[in-house]
Amino acid sequence: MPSIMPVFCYDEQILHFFLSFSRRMPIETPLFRNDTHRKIVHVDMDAFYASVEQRDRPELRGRPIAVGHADGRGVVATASYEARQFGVRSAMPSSRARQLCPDLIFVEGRMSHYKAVSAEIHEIFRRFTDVIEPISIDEAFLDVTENKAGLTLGVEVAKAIKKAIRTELNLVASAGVSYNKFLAKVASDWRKPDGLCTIHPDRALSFIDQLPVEAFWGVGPATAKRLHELGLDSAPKIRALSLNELIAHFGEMGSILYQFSRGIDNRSVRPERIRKSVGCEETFEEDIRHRALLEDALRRLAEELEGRLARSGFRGSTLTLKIRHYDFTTRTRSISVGTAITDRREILRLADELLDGATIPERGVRLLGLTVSTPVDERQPLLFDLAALPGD
Ligand code: DCP
Ligand code: CA
Ligand code: CA
Repeated sequence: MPSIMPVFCYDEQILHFFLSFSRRMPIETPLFRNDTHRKIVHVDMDAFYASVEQRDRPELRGRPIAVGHADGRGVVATASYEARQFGVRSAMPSSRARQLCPDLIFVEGRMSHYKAVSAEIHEIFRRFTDVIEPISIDEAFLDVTENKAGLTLGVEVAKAIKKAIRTELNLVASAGVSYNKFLAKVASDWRKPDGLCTIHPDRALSFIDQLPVEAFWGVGPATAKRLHELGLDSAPKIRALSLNELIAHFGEMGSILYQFSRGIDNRSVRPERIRKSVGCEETFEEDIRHRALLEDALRRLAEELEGRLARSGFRGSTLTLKIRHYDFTTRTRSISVGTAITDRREILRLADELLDGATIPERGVRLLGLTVSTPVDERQPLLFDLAALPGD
């Protein structure tokens, strides 16, 4: 039986980031400029849905709670830090979560409420800058090189934002500050919850050198596996390879690894992006001929897509199945339903229907992908739009 491994799952921003790298960085240029003058802040809310519920319902404070359906087939969207002590995690089946933490309290999610809270958080961001790039419902990059408060240090802006979120919204955020997005993102995760971490240019390499390669942004399970197979389990070892060697092993990702391992990430904070789709895909180690194995892959993709949809807050009513044949011929088939597609069971049902109508070549399928598009909820694009509107 062929083994299957996900190569990479994308959503628009990750895809964009790959594409922008390939366009902007000619690979024959051996030296990449390292832009260290910017001040980038990455803000990510702590246990976002669970914290909103604990804020709004005092009886839940200090208790282990999970946001999600309690029933046998439900999954945990997120858990309070009290519940995480028992090992309860996002995307875990609710039944498993209850085994780990018998006193776990399940709370039904309120998506539109979380979006409204997210919009309030963005209002705070906009007091400091209009250069805001939302990454998901609870996190964003801010370029505060120039900021409306006239603060000199990025860390001062981060502190002021955290304080405003705490005092005005009664919620806790973690923030990372550095001269680029990659490092700011890693930094915000560093001392979560209630974290605040700054990575200065002169400390970047020593910081990166202690990271597991999995912490590199954009490195998914398959790239991580390949890195480990090659003995490249840390940034110094990646730096020992030439750009050409890295590209030979990893394609475009090689160029990103080359730069990230040197603390370089010159992508700008892009405020104008409005998400139009969310998707993921899986490339198989060997081409798949058997329908049952394709169905297994769809099941994994449906689960991944459900999580991505939830994290992004994107709501769309069209599901597209992408099938790439052994010879790279690529076909897509779509189905539209009147309402937002959010649930993995619905995704899987629709995907199976699309697969039923597709031709599976004798010599097998190389890749399957699932994407949700056609936004249905007017509030969602608006939420991300707002971040792009100066001053409002
Ligand atoms: N989410 C979801 N399903 C997932 C992952 C996340 O519905 N598989 C939702 C619930 C989270 C929110 O998205 O509250 C933000 O996701 P994060 O990954 O930022 O996780 P949290 O904010 O919950 O926790 P942390 O403190 O680790 O950031
Ligand atoms: Ca979060
Ligand atoms: Ca997040």
